[in-house]
Amino acid sequence: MKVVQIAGFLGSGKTSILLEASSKISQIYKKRVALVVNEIGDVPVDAKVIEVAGMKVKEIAGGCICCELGPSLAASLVDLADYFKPDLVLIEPTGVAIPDQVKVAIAMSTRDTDAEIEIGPVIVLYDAFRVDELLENETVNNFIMRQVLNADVVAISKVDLVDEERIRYCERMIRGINTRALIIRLSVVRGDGMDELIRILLEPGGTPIGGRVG
Ligand SMILES: Nc1nc2c(ncn2[C@@H]2O[C@H](COP(=O)(O)OP(=O)(O)OP(=O)(O)O)[C@@H](O)[C@H]2O)c(=O)[nH]1
Ligand SMILES: [Mg+2]
Repeated sequence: MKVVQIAGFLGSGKTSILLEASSKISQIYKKRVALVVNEIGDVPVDAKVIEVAGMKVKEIAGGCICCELGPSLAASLVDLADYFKPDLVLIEPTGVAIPDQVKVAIAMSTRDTDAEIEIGPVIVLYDAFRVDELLENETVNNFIMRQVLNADVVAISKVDLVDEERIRYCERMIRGINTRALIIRLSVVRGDGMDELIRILLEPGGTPIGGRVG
């Protein structure tokens, strides 16, 4: 079971991207995907909420499931591994989570299950549409900086809403913080970057080698 977190500040597009990616991965690559979100109510899918091993779970497209994070991420991952046996788990941490701390929590789960758990790259969404507004606030700016610093892949999100100049500006900001992360461009609305993201999610093992920009 491979576990990947898709972090990013509040409203950066995490849930939208998780749903899009999981439905493609299950349909095209026939993999079992489980999403772990904070609030199952945020997932705009008309499905009944059931309870499995104390977790709130919804069945979503293509045999994928979505579950609400319980009090412990590690415990939720162990339950998923034991009950659902997904190939891939995509985690949406809260918008103010620090990816390195989430990584520690994922690592803890490996102690309590016989399932093999592999930790994938840290993907951080960077909201191209709201970047100026977000960076203006010092606290928010600090969170975003820490997230970008911890990222293996920074995905500039909502590129359909901005022009090329704005995207380049985001790329420079990201490179100023993290010189090694792979930077990609994403739009759920238009589909930009989705194939690349899926390739990264399915890549076996470690961290993709980055450095396409700058
Ligand atoms: N135009 C456009 N809108 C997007 C895109 N991705 C997400 N959105 C919109 O951005 C808003 C926030 O998206 P979510 O997917 O809920 O973002 P989130 O990061 O999960 O938000 P929180 O869980 O509240 O932190 C929604 O209104 C989405 O429809 C995109 O690529 N393009
Ligand atoms: Mg969300």
